[in-house]
Amino acid sequence: MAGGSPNTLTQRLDEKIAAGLSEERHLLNDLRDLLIKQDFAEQIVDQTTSLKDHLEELFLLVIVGEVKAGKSSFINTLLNADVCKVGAIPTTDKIHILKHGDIEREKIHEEFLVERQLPFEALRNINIVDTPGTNSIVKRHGEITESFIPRCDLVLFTTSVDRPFSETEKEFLSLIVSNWSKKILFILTKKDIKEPHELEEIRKFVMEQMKKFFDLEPLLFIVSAKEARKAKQSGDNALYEASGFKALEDYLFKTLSEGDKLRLKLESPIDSSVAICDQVIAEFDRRLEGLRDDRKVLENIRSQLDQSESDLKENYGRFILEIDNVIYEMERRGRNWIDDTVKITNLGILRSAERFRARFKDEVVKDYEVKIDDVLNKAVDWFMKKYLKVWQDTTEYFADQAAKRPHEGMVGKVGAKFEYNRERIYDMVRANAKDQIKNFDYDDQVRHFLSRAGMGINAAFGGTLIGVGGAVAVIALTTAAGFTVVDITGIVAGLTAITGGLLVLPMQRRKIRQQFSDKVLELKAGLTKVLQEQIQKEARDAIEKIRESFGPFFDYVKRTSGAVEESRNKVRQIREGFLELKRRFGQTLEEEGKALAEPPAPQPQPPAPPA
Ligand SMILES: Nc1nc2c(ncn2[C@@H]2O[C@H](COP(=O)(O)OP(=O)(O)O)[C@@H](O)[C@H]2O)c(=O)[nH]1
Ligand SMILES: [Mg+2]
Repeated sequence: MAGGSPNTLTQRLDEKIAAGLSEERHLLNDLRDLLIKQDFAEQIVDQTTSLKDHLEELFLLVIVGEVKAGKSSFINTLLNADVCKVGAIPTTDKIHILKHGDIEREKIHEEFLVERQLPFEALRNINIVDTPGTNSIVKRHGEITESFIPRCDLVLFTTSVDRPFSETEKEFLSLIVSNWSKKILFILTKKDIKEPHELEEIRKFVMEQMKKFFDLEPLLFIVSAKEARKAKQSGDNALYEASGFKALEDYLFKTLSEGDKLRLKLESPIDSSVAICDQVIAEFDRRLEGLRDDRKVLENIRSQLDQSESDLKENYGRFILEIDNVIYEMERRGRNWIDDTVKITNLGILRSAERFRARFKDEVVKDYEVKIDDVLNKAVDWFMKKYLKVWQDTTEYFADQAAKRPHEGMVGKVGAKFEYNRERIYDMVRANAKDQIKNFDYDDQVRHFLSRAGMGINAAFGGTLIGVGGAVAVIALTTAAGFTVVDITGIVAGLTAITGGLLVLPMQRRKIRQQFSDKVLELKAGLTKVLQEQIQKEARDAIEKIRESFGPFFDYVKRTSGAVEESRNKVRQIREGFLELKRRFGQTLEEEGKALAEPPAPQPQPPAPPA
């Protein structure tokens, strides 16, 4: 690639590579769309966008290191010109992207980001980014620097020989190596301030640390930008070599041939993309794990509610049994009473409907109504309390589970938005359930329950009266909250009709008794049926109401689980796509290796005259 060659890679690439890049763009597009849809943090979305936007850029060299590590001086020496401010004050410092341009020009991208076009040959095939320092006190500096990492092709990690490998450097290195698997050149600067034997110790130390923490044996150069600059300006070859710069520039501009740079250029966005996919898949795994817990909560609530519904339905049986007993008892009393009372010796009573009715009421009906009313009230009370308890237990369980959810800060940056949305669902459902419990109006609930019971009985018995032949049994629904009265005394009408002027034969007495008994038992069966039906419905409706209140949570878990799983598969596919592309690029580069391995472009051949 001779100097003056076109400025972007695509123009220089053959069709295969162009097609590969286009495919890479598509994959990145898909990935980006998915990240947006799945509520990923802006940062990772932006990284993906930026990878796509910069696919065709030149080889990008990013110089990182702490404040005052000697980055700016290093670049100035590299370009043999005072391009970057040395010893700049970190707060006012900016990130500079140095590109080739025929005339010097400056473009401000944002407060801390400046693009500078410079007419240096060295910049024809490489763009260089100067950063203020990974430990800069301006937060935005760190963010912008980090944002360059995914799209850079080679990281020049600089650290001064007088304080190599600090904690913050280690953290930053970990970001570059572990998160982004970037190729690193390790540059120890200010060689001139240490003795040779000290330098050797420092080299050893750095290599050991890199091996220990990152299992890496990086290429390491020890340089003095200060001396190299002097050498370049004075044409002192020996000093240039002694400064360590010759070795470094030889590597950058000769050893790292155009073919290698192209390989790095093509592979590094793929590696970054795969790294993004890995982060995303890990985040999806985390989400799915959370959703598995949510599903467990959901299943527990469901089965708890199903169980409670059956409990409500089944336990009600014992109250129905009690009502049965009250009625049976009355029926037995009635039969005995008829046996005892409907006798020839009792004609006086039999002939007076009023007296007969009064005695029947006193001796048979007695407090039958009140007893049924009591049982019914007891039953409704039990039902409501149990119902409220189910509400409370379920809500409490849910609130407990919600409290176990990871909170902001514990969740990785990339997934914070998703977690926030989930918290919102939890909060909403919990608040709603608590409200419902708070507003649970016991009296009102009981009143409505009983009124529904009354309506049910009315509907079943066709109004308040049931007529049966001559004898009449009456069910009176006294009040909505009260209960049925069986005015068995209506039987009197039948009796007086039968007995009028006749001797009461035992056969007829048996007939009346049977009629009475049948009537009461029929009444009992009807009542039981209505109550059974009502309770089934009440229990279903009541529990359904609780289920409904957790509905948004159920929906959320169901909807999200499916979507997350699907997205994870999609990202896995995208990841495979990237790897396949890398493989193909490798093949292409190998096939056309000869063409690509042309002699490197002429570079500042030091010692060179000042620019
Ligand atoms: N002795 C010596 N000092 C250097 C060298 N390179 C940079 N410095 C000094 O280190 C300080 C920070 O340099 P600078 O390039 O601004 O570092 P940056 O903050 O990493 O960009 C300045 O005072 C430089 O003069 C070097 O090779 N030798
Ligand atoms: Mg600087």
